[in-house]
Amino acid sequence: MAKDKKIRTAQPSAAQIMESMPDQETCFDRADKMKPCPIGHEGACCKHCYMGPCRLVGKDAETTAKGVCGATLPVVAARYMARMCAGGTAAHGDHGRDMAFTLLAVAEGHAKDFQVKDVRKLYRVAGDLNIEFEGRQVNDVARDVATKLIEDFSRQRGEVNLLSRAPKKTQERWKKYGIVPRGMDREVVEVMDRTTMGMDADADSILSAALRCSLANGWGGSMISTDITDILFGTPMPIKAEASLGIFTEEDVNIVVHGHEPSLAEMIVDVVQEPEMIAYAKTKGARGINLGGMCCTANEVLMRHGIPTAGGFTNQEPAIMTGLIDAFTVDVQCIIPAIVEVAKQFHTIVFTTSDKVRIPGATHISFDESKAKEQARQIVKAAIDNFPNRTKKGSHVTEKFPVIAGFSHEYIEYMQGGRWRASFRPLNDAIAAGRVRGVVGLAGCDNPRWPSTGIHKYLATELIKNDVLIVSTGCSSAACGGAGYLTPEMALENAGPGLREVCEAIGIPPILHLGACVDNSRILTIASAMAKEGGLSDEIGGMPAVGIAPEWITEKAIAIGMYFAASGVPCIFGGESPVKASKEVVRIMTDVWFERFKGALVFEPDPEKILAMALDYIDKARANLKLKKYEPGKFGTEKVLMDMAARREIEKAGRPHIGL
Ligand code: MSK
Repeated sequence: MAKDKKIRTAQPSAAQIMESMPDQETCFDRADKMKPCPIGHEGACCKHCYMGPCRLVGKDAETTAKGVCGATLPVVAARYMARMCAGGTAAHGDHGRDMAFTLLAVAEGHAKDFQVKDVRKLYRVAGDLNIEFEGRQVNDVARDVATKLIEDFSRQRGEVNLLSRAPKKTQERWKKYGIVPRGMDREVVEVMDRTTMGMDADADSILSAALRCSLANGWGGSMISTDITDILFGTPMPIKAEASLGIFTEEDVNIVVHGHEPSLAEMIVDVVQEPEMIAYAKTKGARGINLGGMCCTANEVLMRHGIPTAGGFTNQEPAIMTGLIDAFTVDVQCIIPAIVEVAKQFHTIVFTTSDKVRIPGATHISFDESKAKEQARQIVKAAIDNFPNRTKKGSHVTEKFPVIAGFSHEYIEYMQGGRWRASFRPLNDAIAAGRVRGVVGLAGCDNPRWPSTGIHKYLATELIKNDVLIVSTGCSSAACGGAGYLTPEMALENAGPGLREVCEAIGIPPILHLGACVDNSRILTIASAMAKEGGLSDEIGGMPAVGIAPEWITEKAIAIGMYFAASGVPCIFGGESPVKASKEVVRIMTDVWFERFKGALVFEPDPEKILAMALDYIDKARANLKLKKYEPGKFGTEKVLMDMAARREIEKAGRPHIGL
């Protein structure tokens, strides 16, 4: 294995670790060995019943090939996309549901270690749900909010509550094309039902059901998760931290929190700061306790507490290969089972903590919100006890980068006018004038089949150079952070002059870290606020805005791409289309969706073409809105109104309340 090893990561610290241990298998080696099935790879395989699996291949397969039941290639490909969307919606939906039940437990006094930290955000959400909050006990409001949001999961008729946040015109499009989602569970079940053998045989109809399901994700499960996480743990505001695999130290007990749901991780953040725990760590010869994050649990604790991030999806195994991880704690989603095998080569204890995620060889602690702190102490103590067991020397790296993370929708609004005049006016004006060419949501996973993290870095560099403001989430944020792109200073050096001027005036970096993958819902909220502000499009569709997931992996990514497409944002995903085999399905997801919703889901493997396509979408949207033509280099000479240093001075004077 060592001789032909291919390491497809653009992150130097991960590459250094893997190169120093060529015999240790990682996802890069497995990606190299596992050639994708060429038929499944392009969506031409149906496994939905036992008359198959059917392969719809051959000359003119689009019009002539049929499965044993008679299903055509477009139907098979559409079913595949729809089921991926249902899988992703289920994942984000269950995440949101868990958060809603935690809020309910807090409100009812069954989760004493948690409390409502952001009362203003609670009131804001209560207002959106038409729940009275004036003069009421916080926990009473929290109970009503949790109860009403929990109803969104099982609602049989009606619509998901938070759809009301979307601009009216966007909502009208959903009504017109019959994709207003009811309850999340209902939409997921319906997609599974529709796509089983002998059901819907119309590709367009199947894909419309998938769009409805995806909206239940974006404006339901994900948005609920984001809102409740803010309510319980605080609405993020910019905070400085560090990124890369170099965050782990030889002297300290190192603990990793990985996954997506931050409830237990929040408790671990508290426990590692307890003087008794630090004193206990010292008795074992450690200097202290060092907590680091991975993937989206990392994003959650990074933007609220400044806990450093070790990186995204492909860094899981390299993190353990440092030999420095005393406990690796995982919750839900994007956890590769292979970490247990790598951990066996070292002294690392892997803790699984959700009953939905069991991995043979891991130590399981069933997370119970009523015992959250006690369980966090159990994990931290086990990590400390494991510190003296470090025997095998891993490959340590020291390079790390500063990052600024935690730009919530509320904070971006606040930065454009302060607490009393918070708005999106300065940004809208800058876009209308052509100082900022447009906005790109750079999101999604890092993929071991490509130069992992490299396409994120390439696009981030080129987009800001072209005066495009980036909002970043999930592992894309980790990719940008691990490359040193999440500081105003470094990124501003590379930004085009118009974007740089606006960022300096408002006091924001050109790449805004918005959070975890569920926090793509923050982009929906921002786009809605920009539409309501006026001066650009009066709906989400038609904005000079694009979503890009250049290294996507998961079903969640497909569900996210679909909810952006349905909401009016063209999305470009990297790699070959997973439904390339069917021209009709490709046409529906690009041309038909664009005509109906002004959004699309397009796949493009060439990073340069992704960039060109994104800029083309943006420029065409500008032309349709009759905005000033974007001219590179035209701006950038005007006076700086308020720079980052000045903004920080204001911050030092007192962190503002930004929930309202
Ligand atoms: S963790 S879904 S690999 S972004 Fe949210 Fe990263 Fe993709 Fe998982």
